[in-house]
Amino acid sequence: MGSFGNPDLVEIETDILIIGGGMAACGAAVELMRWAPEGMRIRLVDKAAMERSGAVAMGLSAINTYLGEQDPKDYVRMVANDLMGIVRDDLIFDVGRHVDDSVNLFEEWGLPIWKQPGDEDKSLKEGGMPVRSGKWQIMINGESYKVIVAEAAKKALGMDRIQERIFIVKLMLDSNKENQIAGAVGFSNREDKIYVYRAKSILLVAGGAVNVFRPRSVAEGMGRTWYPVWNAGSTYAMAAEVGAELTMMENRFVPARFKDGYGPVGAWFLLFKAKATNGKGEDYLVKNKAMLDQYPPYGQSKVPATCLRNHLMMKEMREGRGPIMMRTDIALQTLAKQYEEEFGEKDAKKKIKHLEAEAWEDFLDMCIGQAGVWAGENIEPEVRPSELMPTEPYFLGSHSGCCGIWVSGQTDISPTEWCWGSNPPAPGADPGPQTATYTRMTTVRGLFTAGDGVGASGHKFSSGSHAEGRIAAKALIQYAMDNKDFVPTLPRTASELAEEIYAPVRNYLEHCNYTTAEDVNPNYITPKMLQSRLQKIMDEYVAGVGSFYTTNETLMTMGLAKLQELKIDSKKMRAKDLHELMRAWENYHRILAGEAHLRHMLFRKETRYPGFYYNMDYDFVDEVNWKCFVNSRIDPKTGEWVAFKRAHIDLVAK
Ligand code: SFD
Ligand code: AMP
Repeated sequence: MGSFGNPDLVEIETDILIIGGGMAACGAAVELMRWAPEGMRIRLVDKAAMERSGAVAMGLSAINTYLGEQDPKDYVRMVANDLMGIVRDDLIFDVGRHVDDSVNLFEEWGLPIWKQPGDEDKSLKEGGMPVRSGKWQIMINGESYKVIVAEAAKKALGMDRIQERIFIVKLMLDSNKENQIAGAVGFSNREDKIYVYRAKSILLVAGGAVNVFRPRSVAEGMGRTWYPVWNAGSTYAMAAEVGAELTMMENRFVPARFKDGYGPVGAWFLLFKAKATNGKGEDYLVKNKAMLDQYPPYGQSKVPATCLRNHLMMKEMREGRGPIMMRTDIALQTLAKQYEEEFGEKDAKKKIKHLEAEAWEDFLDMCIGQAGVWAGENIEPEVRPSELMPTEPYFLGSHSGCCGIWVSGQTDISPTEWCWGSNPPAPGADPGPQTATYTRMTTVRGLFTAGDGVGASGHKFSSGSHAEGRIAAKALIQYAMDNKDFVPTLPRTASELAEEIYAPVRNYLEHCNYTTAEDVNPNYITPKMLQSRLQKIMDEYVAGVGSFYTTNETLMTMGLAKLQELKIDSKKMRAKDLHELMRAWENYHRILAGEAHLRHMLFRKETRYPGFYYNMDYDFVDEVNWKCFVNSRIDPKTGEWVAFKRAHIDLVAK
């Protein structure tokens, strides 16, 4: 039996290793088991418990991607417009043509999906019409969304293929074969055990990155953010460390959210048709519309990009015309009036009550903290409006952002330069001839990703991430069958790996008696302190909330130097228990994700996403020179990080 500081070493061999238990992983799990040949070894590891892990942990109140009768090409157009033109049309189209099948499965597994009157008993598959909040979004009773999706994944895989509460720290390349994935190493956050996986292929789906930037919340409230605090940039950091090419890491998502509780706004804008106004009661989207003329063509679309909507809002805040208010009061009163006119006063009463319940349920289903703020501040949304606030930045590839990893496309829809398999492209180069191609494979052979991991392809949301996990799973099976004979060889022994992973524990055990206050010690730094230092650097130098999302090259260059020092000091993090050990490694992942973001921002000499961040040295969109992907790669041998351009191709006429 291992003990703290002296863990047991467990070595496991598998053909396919799934890292993460979120939407993409659950999608992959069900699809893998449909196609896997007899005897193929599959294993899934999640740092948490799958029923409540990842971004959907609290549940959701809408599925934001369901196409229904709509054309996947229009979906591509919408995503491209929202992400200021630079996206992989092929990957988005691919999600668009498959996503509804995942939504149908959710319903089959028991997820209640709102239906139009008269269609309540008809499933989507049977032609039941959903209640759409927006053009692409449908409403659900989604408090148990993740539980339902995880249950199906668990049932498909079987618990003997699943390990929960294992945090993966790093991936490893093969010691004999260049640029070939060979395994991963992690530790249990419940038992004194280190796990070393030898894997022929890996699906890395560990979500996005939260808490890289200083959040607006303070003190105990810091556990509260919009995206989940436990998504710590593991996907981006671990892929980058083994040399996978990243793409669009300069992109970030700064959502406008209900202040302090981080309640999402989609249902309010789209379903309840609420408007947001400045402190003087003016509709800033109308008032500041002319500002969008500077950003054609994206500013001229019927629905301006999310960053541009922020841009118009931020002007009001910067110039002292805050606070921004979501007019829940006007929206609900207007709907109540409509009901009275339509149904008469008596029948309308019941419908209005139902409407008010839906307003609360929107938050109770996916963001309980916001309902807590309303209750705590005595806010009745039908009477009093609520403040909105642009939040701290997040990194994600599945919601309204598109940072992530550069992956192979599908041969039937992608240009040849975006398709590879046995022969991944060198940085900035085309892949050349291939014997087989595998979609969603990164530029490291055998390493796949999906959901938040795939870059340049946002607006997948929960359903699209699940569907993309399934798409990747089919390619993984093909890859595993084509590479049956490969025997992965790890570059280091299990005990060497254990020493590295438990270094924060050693730091603690060796030095904890040096002082009487165990948090104050010249020989180590607590993970919490290190996180504060990272967040301060990112906030002040890399356009966080403190600098109202502005930065410049001088600031970023200084920030980069500070991050290098922080990386050195991160070796001094301590872990006084297994929970802190996880916090320590999460922070390490956050630093790398933050560094990737900063390096990409420095490389891109324009402000592609006004409203998400402003590089004040280049406060404009430059379609001539920068309508391209910015990609980067760490050389795993030297640690050198290079950024470069890749050409953008419009596959769907916009
Ligand atoms: O309201 C390791 N999302 C919404 N999607 C919708 O469809 N509708 C909505 O209503 C959405 N909204 C929303 C959303 C998310 C959140 C937090 C809120 C509101 C409050 C977005 C989706 O949830 C999101 O797109 C998908 O979940 C992304 O899927 P995926 O699989 O890429 O990530 P994940 O589900 O977070 O899972 C990550 C998994 O990795 C594990 N993990 N495991 C081992 N080792 C490590 N080092 C690990 N690091 C992480 C995690 O435990 C998890 O299992 S709204 O705002 O628009
Ligand atoms: P959110 O709650 O902000 O995460 O948004 C949920 C969904 O609604 C996403 O698909 C958004 O792109 C969309 N959305 C949110 N606000 C608006 C808006 N004002 N106009 C159009 N679409 C929006």
